[in-house]
Amino acid sequence: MPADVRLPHPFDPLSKEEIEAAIAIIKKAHGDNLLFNVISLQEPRKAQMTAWLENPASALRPVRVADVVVICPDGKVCDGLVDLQKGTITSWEELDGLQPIITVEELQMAEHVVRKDPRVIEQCKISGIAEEDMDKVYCDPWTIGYDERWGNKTRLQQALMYYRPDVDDCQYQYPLDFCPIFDPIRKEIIHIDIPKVRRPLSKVPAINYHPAGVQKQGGFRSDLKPINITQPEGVSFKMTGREIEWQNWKFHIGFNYREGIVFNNITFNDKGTERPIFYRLSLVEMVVPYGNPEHPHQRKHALDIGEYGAGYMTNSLSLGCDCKGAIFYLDAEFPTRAGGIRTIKNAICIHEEDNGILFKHSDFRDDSVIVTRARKLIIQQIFTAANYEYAIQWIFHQDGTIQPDIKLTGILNTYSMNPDEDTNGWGTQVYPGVNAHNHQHLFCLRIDANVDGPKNTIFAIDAVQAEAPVGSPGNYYGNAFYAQRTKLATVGQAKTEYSSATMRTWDICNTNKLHPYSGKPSSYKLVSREIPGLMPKPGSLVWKRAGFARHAVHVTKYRDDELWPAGRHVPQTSGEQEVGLLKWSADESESIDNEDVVLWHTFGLTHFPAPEDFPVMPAEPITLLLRPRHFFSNNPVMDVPPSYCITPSQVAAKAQGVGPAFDKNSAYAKPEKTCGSCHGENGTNGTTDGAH
Ligand SMILES: *[C@@H]1O[C@H](CO)[C@@H](O)[C@H](O)[C@H]1NC(C)=O
Ligand SMILES: *[C@@H]1O[C@H](CO)[C@@H](O)[C@H](O)[C@H]1NC(C)=O
Ligand SMILES: *[C@@H]1O[C@H](CO)[C@@H](O)[C@H](O)[C@H]1NC(C)=O
Ligand SMILES: [Cu+2]
Repeated sequence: MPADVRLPHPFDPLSKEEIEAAIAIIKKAHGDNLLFNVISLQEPRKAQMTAWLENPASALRPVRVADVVVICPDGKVCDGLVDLQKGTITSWEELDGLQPIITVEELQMAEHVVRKDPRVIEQCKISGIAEEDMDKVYCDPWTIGYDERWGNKTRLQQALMYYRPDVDDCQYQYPLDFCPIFDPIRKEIIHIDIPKVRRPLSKVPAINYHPAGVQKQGGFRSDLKPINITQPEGVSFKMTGREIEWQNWKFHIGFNYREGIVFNNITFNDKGTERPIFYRLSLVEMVVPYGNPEHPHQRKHALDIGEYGAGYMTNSLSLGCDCKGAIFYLDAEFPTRAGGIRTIKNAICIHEEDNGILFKHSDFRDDSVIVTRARKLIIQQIFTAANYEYAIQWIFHQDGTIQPDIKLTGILNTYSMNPDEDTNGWGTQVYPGVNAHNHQHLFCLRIDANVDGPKNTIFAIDAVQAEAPVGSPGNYYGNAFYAQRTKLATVGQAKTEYSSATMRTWDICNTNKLHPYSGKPSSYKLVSREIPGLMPKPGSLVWKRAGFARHAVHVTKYRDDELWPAGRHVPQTSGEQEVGLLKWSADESESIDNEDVVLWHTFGLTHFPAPEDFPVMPAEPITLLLRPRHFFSNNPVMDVPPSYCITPSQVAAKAQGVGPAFDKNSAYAKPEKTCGSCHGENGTNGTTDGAH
């Protein structure tokens, strides 16, 4: 249908034109001086979308709807929906006691106001900063978390203060000890939290990671030779709009202000059959609770995705060398507060990488061998949450595995400390005068399962010893063990924790489809091994606000719009009301056995800072796997051409195998026996010191 070509895919993010259309409709109805907080795709209702995906020619095409949040000049917040086809507002609701996501523009205002505020200037003086140096004072505005003194009626930020002696210095080595509270609607500082123990500005020389800073510390190393990656025939994936096809995978790549990358309708072509695996997959929330009990550090527990947005904070990947190879990019479009358009060029990068060995076997008795190399597809975004960077790579493998991989880098959040101060164990002195507090990074992955169809069941799988005692007839030698499968039949049963002792995994199963050999249901296994418990105690503010982090896994029945586990509007929630996942999983008796289910998985790490993390952190990876089990008839990658293969009969016949007999490309490969220079006694034979 050529007429359809111009239409956006129903999963596509709103285009610039659609955002502009929504803004015009809202302005016409509600006036010109609104602040546009969110204008984003309201994703199609699943029942309608599924019908359309199955039959795009005859099923009703889901209409484009804009999900809208605006802030009125008086600070009132409204949620709305705009039908972009009809050009009408279909829902408009004024909110009370809810604060919507904080935009980058709002964050940028705080610094200007802070520098001019006389009470801040006074505090800077007390810290040892002259009034004429106020342009060297910086602040990282954070969401306030929840502060009971102001509650949730006034939109607030807390300004974490720093000093930069030189504009190029890393500010996190000069933290200031006080914390102004900023109201972005009135554009003023409403209060300053001042600690009982004062900590004057550190005068320690700066340590910097920029080239001039590195020169000061001895300069750059010079022994790195270039690595070039070439793809002379181009890439192996195909993009149609925002749908990608690669190595039997096919799926849609969405993007929104909040979660950033969102995958929809992930399918795998299994020898001609398009098999659905996930309806939707994304990171939906995270929380970074800090562990220092002294006021006001309890407020440091950013819910970065709900409070700032992994989309809103995403980097333009054209600026750096974030990806290597032949790269395909997708942009992101967002509204500005005033109702314009902000384009983030190259918000997503897509590329392939070699991935080592896919499989190999050599037979010790006859020198036959097969070795096949793997390729991976990486879909990446990187977002900056003030001091931290999160590089989110979604890695697709040829064998049907999906590997969400997160690299944590950027800079530690820091606080000032006096020369002989005791950190009390709540932090580490990573540089003189710099206290980096203990914290966690907990991410919530939302898996809208669709393994061979929407009706799925979750099982917890644990490696356990046989019950029968040693010496008993059933386990005479005591060595028996097996995979215990526990069906998580209700929402209550599915609230589960990790156990490394039993190597616990969670299997997303289609119990209606059993494997012909194993007799086990077709499934995808969630393999995740970095699942720390939530450190803030039950009853604490973080425990209440970030309810999703109370368990490693929650499972709920699918319902439209149940996307964000800490609630739709996250800043300044008190945690007193059960919102998001806490609400959706409140009825613990609800059956999730053979239903359309969503699995929510919280994973991450607990970070005790160390000097190696300073002044910029070498990237620390966290990875997890979604692996097909009992899904394919057998190894699904035997048809990937091997790098080299020779069978026993070919070895016996001294025939050639398939592929290069051995590495002829590397300058360091051992030369063939027949070559002239092999007999050299000068030490060049097979050594690696002669780089040609
Ligand atoms: C997903 O896409 C495939 C085509 O790739 C289609 O056959 C299938 O019906 C789609 N629908 C769902 C709900 O996954
Ligand atoms: C490798 O890449 C560098 C940098 O892009 C380029 O200057 C050089 O010519 C390349 N070398 C080869 C052998 O392609
Ligand atoms: C807003 O604050 C009030 C107390 O002032 C509290 O009762 C309510 O639960 C808060 N709302 C949310 C969504 O947390
Ligand atoms: Cu950290």
